[in-house]
Amino acid sequence: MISKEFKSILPEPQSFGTSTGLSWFGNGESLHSYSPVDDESIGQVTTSLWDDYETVLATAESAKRIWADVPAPKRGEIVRQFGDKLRKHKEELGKLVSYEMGKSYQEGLGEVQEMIDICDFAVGQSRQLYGFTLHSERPAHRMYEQYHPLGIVGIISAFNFPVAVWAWNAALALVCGNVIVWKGSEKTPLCTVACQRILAQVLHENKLPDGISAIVTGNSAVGQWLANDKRISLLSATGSTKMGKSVATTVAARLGKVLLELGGNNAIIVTPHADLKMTIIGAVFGAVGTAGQRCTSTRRLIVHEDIYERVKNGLVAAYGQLRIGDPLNSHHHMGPLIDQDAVQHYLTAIEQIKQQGGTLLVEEGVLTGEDYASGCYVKPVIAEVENHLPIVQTETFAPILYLIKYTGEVAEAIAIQNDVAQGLSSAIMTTNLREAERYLSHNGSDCGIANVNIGTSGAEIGGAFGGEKESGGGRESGSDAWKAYMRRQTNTINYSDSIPLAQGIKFDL
Ligand code: UN1
Repeated sequence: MISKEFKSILPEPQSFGTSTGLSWFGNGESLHSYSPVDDESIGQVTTSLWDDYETVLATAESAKRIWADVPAPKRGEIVRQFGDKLRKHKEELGKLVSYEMGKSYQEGLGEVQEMIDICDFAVGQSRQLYGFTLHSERPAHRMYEQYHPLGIVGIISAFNFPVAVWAWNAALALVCGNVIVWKGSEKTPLCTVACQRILAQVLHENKLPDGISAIVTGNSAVGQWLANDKRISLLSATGSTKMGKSVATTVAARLGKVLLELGGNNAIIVTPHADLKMTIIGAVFGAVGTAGQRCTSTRRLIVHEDIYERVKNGLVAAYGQLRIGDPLNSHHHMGPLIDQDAVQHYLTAIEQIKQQGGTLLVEEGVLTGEDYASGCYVKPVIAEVENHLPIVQTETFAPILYLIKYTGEVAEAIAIQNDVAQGLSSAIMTTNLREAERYLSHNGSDCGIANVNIGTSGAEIGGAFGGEKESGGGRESGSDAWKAYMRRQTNTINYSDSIPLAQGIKFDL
């Protein structure tokens, strides 16, 4: 039985409710998790009713006072212990990610590694929650700024990164002194429970309250509870642009804070100066990694006419070698899509490509047979298209790579790249310094992430992660992304015996 393989990260029996005593919580109906790998049931989780939600929020409210009083480096120590536990459970959790979500085991391990990395990063950050000191215009005055915890941070994450994206938010939010309430994807509820359980163990071992980290389970209605709730000081949401617009509108109505990490329509520009071997590897991994279900997946390849045929032939040859199947088998490059709905989206998109005048370069279709019994395995495709086609302008969460030709200078390719609503990740393949610098200049890529000679996906945690335009504008993970999880305060202190006003304004009594 597959469930036994996860026994040290998932509680037994594989059904979770209030009886477990830890802060996964729900008296609602059961949410069954079926693996897209083989359609086996992995377990079930009870969803949160409104009362459960209220209980979780009340627990979070009381825990937030305790946690904010813990000195930041000591909070870092808790996150360090969490990272250590993740190291211990890396294989098991990586395997659960792969089995419940369908990405390759290597990518499942990579996700857990991202969690470990962000914990390490956050531990260091816990001693560096710096504000500036400033020079006052008034004599004998001092100014500085401080960063204080926000309170409760809500996290909504998507199925495609069921553990890492939560960890980016959780690790930073925690060292910044916030408590966290997480709604994971209803497509990967066991990954959510496993992560919560590992963190809850660390909190228990340190005699800290449960409410520092809690989960709520359910569909978008539960997400809307978080969005509507003024006790949630910051709502960090990862998912589709549609979801982001809905969450952002609701939170804006109460003037709350959001951190949005939404869809992408990521392109790689391939110039005549590109190293084509690197280009093919980068593009294929970007397009078929996680079966094209990353927000950073490579969707478009914008290739110069001089090398177009070579790139096209190289890609078709590479796609011919791709092995699709059980993602836990290291022989396979690509696993299944998340579920049957995703397969329908893939099929509909392919119909639209054809209707709108695109040409498929390799065979499309759903794989059948004993090894593909879940019905979620599809053939990755490449389609020759023009950038303006409505289907190309849309993010389809599937392994569909669009091939687009450009003819002139790199500026033309950049214009094509930027001519979409999204602005998450982007890359250029070139060994020409002028082209690379032009691409990274203010006139270049309009995306939050712009790379040279690597693909669009697989960002390291050290950089700030996020995009512009309909990709949401938020920044998570590294650099100074921590500032989003704190409230900023400017302090002016007068140590003189008079009270001069700023701007030299006179006011005598
Ligand atoms: C996402 O798809 O939501 O850059 C996040 C990457 C990963 C994160 C993707 N590190 O591909």
